[in-house]
Amino acid sequence: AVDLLTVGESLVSLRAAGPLAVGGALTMHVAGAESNVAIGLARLGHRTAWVGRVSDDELGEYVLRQLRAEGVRVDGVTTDPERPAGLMFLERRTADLTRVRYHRAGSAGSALGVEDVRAPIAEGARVLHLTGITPALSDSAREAVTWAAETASRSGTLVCLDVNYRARLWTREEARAALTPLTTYASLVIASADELDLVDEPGAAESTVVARLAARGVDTVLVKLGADGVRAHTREGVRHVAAVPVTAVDTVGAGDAFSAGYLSGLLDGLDLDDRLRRAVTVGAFAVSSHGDWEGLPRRADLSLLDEHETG
Ligand code: CKP
Ligand code: MG
Repeated sequence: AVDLLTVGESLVSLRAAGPLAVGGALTMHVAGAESNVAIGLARLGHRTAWVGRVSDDELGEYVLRQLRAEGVRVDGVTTDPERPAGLMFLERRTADLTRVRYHRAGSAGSALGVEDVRAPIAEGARVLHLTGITPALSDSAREAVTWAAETASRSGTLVCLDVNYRARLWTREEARAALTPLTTYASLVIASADELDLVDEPGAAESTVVARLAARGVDTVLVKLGADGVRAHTREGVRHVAAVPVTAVDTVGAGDAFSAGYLSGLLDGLDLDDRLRRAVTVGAFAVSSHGDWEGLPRRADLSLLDEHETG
């Protein structure tokens, strides 16, 4: 069994340095929140696997090749004989203002279903990482994620859910209706402050959401505060850890890097403060470099950004 199994859609991302409407060179990358997390953990030496569907062409081959090169296991991946690769165009306007255009409706990845996740879930993993993007892709993808979460949690796998709301995929109401029931299978929920009420009632206060998640069996809620770091709610109380001060050049992928850092600390048996410190450190590497995951640290790199405070 692997340390971390993650399920989702990996996209081919075509990045422009400036406005897309002006044209110019595009660079080709693998994107996808779940595979970003798998790469982040693989860089830190953990055994990881990604499961999803890829197109049966050069683009699907490219996705698999990149993930394999990063040490992520892809042997559970299904190749879809008909559907195309999911694409994403990304234009950067400022360091933290990027605009994304998806071409993923009807893609191979969005056709994910329970059959695609059965074998990998049966093989087991210490942690199953899911995000709120996958259930937005299709009814069958939502079923697959729910089935995976339920089955894994029943067999003692720790289930982590990153809310990851995508306004271009569904409304807040649709997201809330799908994601709230998913949290009953999760031990760990990760969200930015503005995503928290997507696993509770609209406008619910942070303390209310955290209490209701705890009642559903969630033992840790990580509220990401961007440049202000993270607030962690656990059974032992609330902790705040500051972000590592760095110059941000590209914030896409920061959330996934944060998740990877936290989960790495969890797998290593670190205490809460050290897990949070690893999370903000890996996040800092992600925002300091271009690309979702290209700049993520290896273990020896972690100490490069060591001096920052907790409180
Ligand atoms: O929340 P993050 O900025 O870490 O997520 C970025 C990823 O999967 C990116 O790789 C993109 O492809 C996506 O989120 C998405 O589907 O929006
Ligand atoms: Mg995110």
